[in-house]
Amino acid sequence: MLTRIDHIGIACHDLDATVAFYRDTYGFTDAHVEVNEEQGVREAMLKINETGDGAASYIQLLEPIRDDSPVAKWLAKNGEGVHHIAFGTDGDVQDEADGIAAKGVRVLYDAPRRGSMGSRITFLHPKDAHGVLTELVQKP
Ligand code: CMX
Ligand code: CO
Repeated sequence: MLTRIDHIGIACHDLDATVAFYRDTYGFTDAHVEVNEEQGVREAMLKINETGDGAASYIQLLEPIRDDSPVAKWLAKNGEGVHHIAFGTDGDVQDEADGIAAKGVRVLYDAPRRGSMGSRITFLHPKDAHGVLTELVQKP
């Protein structure tokens, strides 16, 4: 089952400046920064709530590290802004993806890949989801 909004992904040109904006404007100080080579991004996960149950919601800020990465391509076309939404699963992310694929939505990966903080992730094609790039996330 999809049980929550895990995060909203936002494409930006300058990760440090955008993290500072979210800190100074909204007070989101809990930022986890990592590089995901496979996805071609340096990213920050800003924790929004403090439930402490491992199922928090996040803002994911994404700065491309390669010109051929999905986020670089998207930024060149659209400029900064909301890039994708991500739903959290309570079970196996591949099982969720298989169930959604059976309804005619293209799943972008054959098998889940590594996401932030050790999560397992996959994506649904935006053209099959009313224009929204949609990620599924299973916490480690
Ligand atoms: N949201 C909505 N629509 C999008 C989109 C997005 N983020 N990215 C692309 N599209 C649309 C484009 O506007 C385009 O539509 P038109 O044909 O009507 O112009 C169409 O999809 C094809 O877009 P494209 O620019 O030619 O891009 P590609 O087909 O090469 O790639 C996609 C699109 C979704 C397959 C690719 O972005 C992808 O594989 N995304 C998944 C991985 C990813 O985004 N990683 C970064 C985040 C990592 C993380 O969250 O951890
Ligand atoms: Co994401």
